Amino acid sequence: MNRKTLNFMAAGSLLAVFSMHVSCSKEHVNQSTDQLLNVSKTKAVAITASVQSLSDYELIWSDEFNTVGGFDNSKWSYAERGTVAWNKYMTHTSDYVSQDGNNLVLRMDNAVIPTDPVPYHSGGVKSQSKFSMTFGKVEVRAKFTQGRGSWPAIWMMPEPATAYAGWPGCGEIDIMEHVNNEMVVHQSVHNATVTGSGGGTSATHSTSYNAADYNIYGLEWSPNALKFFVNNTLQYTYTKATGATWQQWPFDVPFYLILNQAGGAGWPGAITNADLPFNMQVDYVRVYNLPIFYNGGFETGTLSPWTSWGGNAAIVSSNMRTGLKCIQLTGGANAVEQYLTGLQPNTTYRFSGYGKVAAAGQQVLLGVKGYGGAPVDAAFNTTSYSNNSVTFTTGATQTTATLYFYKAGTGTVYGDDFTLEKL
Ligand SMILES: [Ca+2]
Ligand SMILES: [Ca+2]
Repeated sequence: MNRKTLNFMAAGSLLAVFSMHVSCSKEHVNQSTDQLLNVSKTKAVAITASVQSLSDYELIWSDEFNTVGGFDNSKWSYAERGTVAWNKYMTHTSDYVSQDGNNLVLRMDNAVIPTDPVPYHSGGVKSQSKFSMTFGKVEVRAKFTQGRGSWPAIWMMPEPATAYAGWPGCGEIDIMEHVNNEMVVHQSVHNATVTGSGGGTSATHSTSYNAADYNIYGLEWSPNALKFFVNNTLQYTYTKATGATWQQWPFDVPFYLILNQAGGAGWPGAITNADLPFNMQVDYVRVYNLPIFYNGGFETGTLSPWTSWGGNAAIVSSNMRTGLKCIQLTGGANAVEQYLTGLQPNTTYRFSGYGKVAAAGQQVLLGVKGYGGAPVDAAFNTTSYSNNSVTFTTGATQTTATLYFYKAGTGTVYGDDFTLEKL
């Protein structure tokens, strides 16, 4: 057990006792998941009125915090004061949550407020009941002061709060936590499997950051993994286990965002008043849908998320159409396939790409199956690259399909620059 784990065990994690808060938030328990997700669906439709490449991340929600004064009430509420370590000093005034023209500023100090006689006051906001998401990418650019007793955090909790269970079973995603004068930030997952009785978690990673400047804290949340980033570099991956139950993977329901400056209790311990005030400045929060289609140019150098059927598929560094890599199929009948999720039902897509064969008389097909209709394909049979495509319309309830690049006969073929678009 390392020192940090001991600290966790001794002091409790961000939400070691969050269940007390969750259990008090009954007004949100009946919030409809569909209602919450409609926030992003509505915006996505507006963005995708024309042809849309599905290889890109799609911005669906953001706050640039570029005005002066209060925060945007359509996106955020004050984080409520509670009885647990992170929220016991939350204060609902613009002295502690404001915008300075470039940032959301979350402050903590020991000002004397006669009508609110607690020793410290701090600020935080949450998007609960206003925006939540299931799967996607979150980027938060922020900087914060260090100080003894300080505890800024960027994190996510489920909505409804008790989708699976009380904390920690409900799940918690900590995109960034920092305590005291440490030169590292912490990125963690909580659930019924990794969180111990003292509130610490075995699913956590600490990484260095630029303490003097802004850093970008990122989360990429797919149906199979939670990937944590600092400044666009992957730091930690928490993977859904094969056959996982909610105890290991409660991360398939909507989660909302919380940004807060906390301190003086729990993990960081007591505040050294000479270190006050503490501030976290958040330049922006940006939330994206994940791409639906990946690695169409094979430039990652690995096959994933394509899978090989029949063997004899390889990423090669010759015969590419663009870039430094392409896909090669050799030997007998074989294919590469990419299974798509997240398609919209009753929607038309175009799958296109470039292909060529090593010798005249050979052929390779680009196609789609399992989309709710009969398989469709298009052939390449020239020895230099040509473009071809198929369109397909998903079934009335269909959200998945399988793309393929397939040769039935012998010979060697190449493919590159595959794209998927929504028409
Ligand atoms: Ca900004
Ligand atoms: Ca390529």
